[in-house]
Amino acid sequence: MTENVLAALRSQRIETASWAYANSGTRFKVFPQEGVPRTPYEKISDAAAVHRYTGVAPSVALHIPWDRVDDYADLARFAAEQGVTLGTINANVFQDNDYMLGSVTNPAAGVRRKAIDHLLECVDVMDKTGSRDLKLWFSDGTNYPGQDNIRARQDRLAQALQESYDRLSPNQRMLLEYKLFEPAFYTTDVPDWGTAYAHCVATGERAKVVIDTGHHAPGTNIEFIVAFLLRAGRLGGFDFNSRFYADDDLMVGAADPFQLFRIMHEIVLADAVGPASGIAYMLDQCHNIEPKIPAVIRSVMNVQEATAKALLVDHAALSAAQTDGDVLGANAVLMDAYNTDVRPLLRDLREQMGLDPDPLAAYQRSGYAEKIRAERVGGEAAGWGA
Ligand code: AFD
Ligand code: MN
Repeated sequence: MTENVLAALRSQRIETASWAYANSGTRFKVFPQEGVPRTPYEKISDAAAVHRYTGVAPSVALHIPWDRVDDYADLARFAAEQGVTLGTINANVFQDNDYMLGSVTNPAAGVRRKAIDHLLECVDVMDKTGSRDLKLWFSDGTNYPGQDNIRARQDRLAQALQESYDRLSPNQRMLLEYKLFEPAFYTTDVPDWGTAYAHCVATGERAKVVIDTGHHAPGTNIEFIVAFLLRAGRLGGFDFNSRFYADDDLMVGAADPFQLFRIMHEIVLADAVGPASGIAYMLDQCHNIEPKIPAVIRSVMNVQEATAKALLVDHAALSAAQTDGDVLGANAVLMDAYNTDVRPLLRDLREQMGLDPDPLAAYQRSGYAEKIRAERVGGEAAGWGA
């Protein structure tokens, strides 16, 4: 059992987000931090530090235009030298002034064309970085009843998805992300998993849904969505983070580790922990008040702990109890795994991988934080571009 668990944990790949290393905040204030990257290259250096100490974060997601460079092949070469690869390409059609009334669903055809052209530019970037996934999140929506035609916006969305999907190569995928609300407050054009799923099915077989764990109404049973999309073959990936109230983008596992365990239990049941599953396990977080690189390391460790606990579930005993209608027995099987302290197991895993058993302490001792604070003086710290 232990060997299988360790093998599955060794196979895990968690992609970190370039923007997690940059300055971020809320609409009220961005508290800048010292040593923050100023360029995509410096973001990649920080992502490489996370991988160096965790061993399971070998790729970094980019966000265009925040991470736009003149030579993506050079950026990819730099990443490789740092020990990481360029991952998912995230489109950004939520910050240009033209997008006030929406991007791909805007009532003005010229704005829609501009937005779709950006999606196509992102695919051009994918061709240069060798990325598999185009990640689409649309802030599009309306703030007032009557503002726009709800069905017409769905038609516009479908057209934009189809045009950008048709631009993809056979080895590339479209990942469509949903979010209940914000920045739109009355309707959001991709508000829930059902809308995303329906558009993915209509668009093509390589269109899949991204579950951002902070994008649901409070109390939503996210593991049900995971199970449904797994069964339908439409789970493209996760944007892991955690929330107490809204899209808080806090460290994954920090608010509700039990929910993260239940999500990973569905993943383990489907034997989908490793990269062969095709599921992209990304962190989509913003570290507004905590040091960024340690927060990302902690987040990776939280995903590992939830996964390790899920891997300890005795599936034979669970299935037998379920078949017998033994409610308490089945629940106890799951809780036994969840209540297991897996930190010794993860320390063993890291030692087997030639890593320090405590990635956070190793990072703190490395002097990397002091180095980047000393070096990254001047220039313009990277941020949200908001
Ligand atoms: C914002 C959105 C969404 C998206 C991310 C990167 O809420 O989660 O995935 O930006 O574009 O957090
Ligand atoms: Mn997200």
